[in-house]
Amino acid sequence: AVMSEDQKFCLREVLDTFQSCLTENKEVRIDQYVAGWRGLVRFMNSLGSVFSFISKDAVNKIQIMVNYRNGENGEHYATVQSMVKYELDKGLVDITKRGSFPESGCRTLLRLHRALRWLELFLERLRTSTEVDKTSVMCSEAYNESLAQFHPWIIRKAAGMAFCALPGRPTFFEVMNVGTPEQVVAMLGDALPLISEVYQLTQDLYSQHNLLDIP
Ligand code: 1Q0
Repeated sequence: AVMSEDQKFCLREVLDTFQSCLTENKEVRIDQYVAGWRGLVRFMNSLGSVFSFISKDAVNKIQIMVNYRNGENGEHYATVQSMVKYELDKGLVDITKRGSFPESGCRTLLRLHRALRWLELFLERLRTSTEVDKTSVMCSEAYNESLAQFHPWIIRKAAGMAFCALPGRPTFFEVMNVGTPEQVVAMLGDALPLISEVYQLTQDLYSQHNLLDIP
């Protein structure tokens, strides 16, 4: 599909959205977090329909979070911190086994949070890669170190097949629409520490409340 210039994907803008998640007191804003994922999904869709089973799930989870935010208790979903407090205080999370709350905010965000670790590992590999490195290999290594442990065999298999359809590094860098490879590398170097921080703050919060294994 042909996109007009102003709609064109730019990875820098997407990563800026993740950076703008952080509040002054180190809370993670859900609106920006979700907007960051939306941008990534847009990027993934531009890579081809092989990825649509992945983007479908991501879109579904994004929508769950947006619905909470737009719902009558929306103000409690302003940050990950306020959401965790609210849902735990009200008993709205199935922490150890599936029950009445299969789509709690805490559970849904945990899935995206795990995927954020994949993103961090993948972008770090891209940043330090050279012309000879393959995006499919970088992508599957990052996946195996992160998300794969939470996915059943059949999903791992499907993900592996999708990774093989990734375009090569030059095309990938072009689609990012950031500039020369040097500029991409510099941009990733700026963005990654903040993505890591968003990840780590969420990880610590979930760990403190024993929420890392929500089924
Ligand atoms: C570009 C290649 C994208 C590769 C994305 C890696 C993730 C693979 C995940 C595949 C599994 C998706 C199918 C569904 C899985 C669900 O079962 C699972 C668990 O949820 P639940 O409710 O069943 O317990 N869901 C998840 O684990 C969430 C997965 C979300 C994946 C979100 C990916 C979003 C897109 C990312 C594109 C990023 C490309 C960025 C590259 C930037 C550099 C230019």
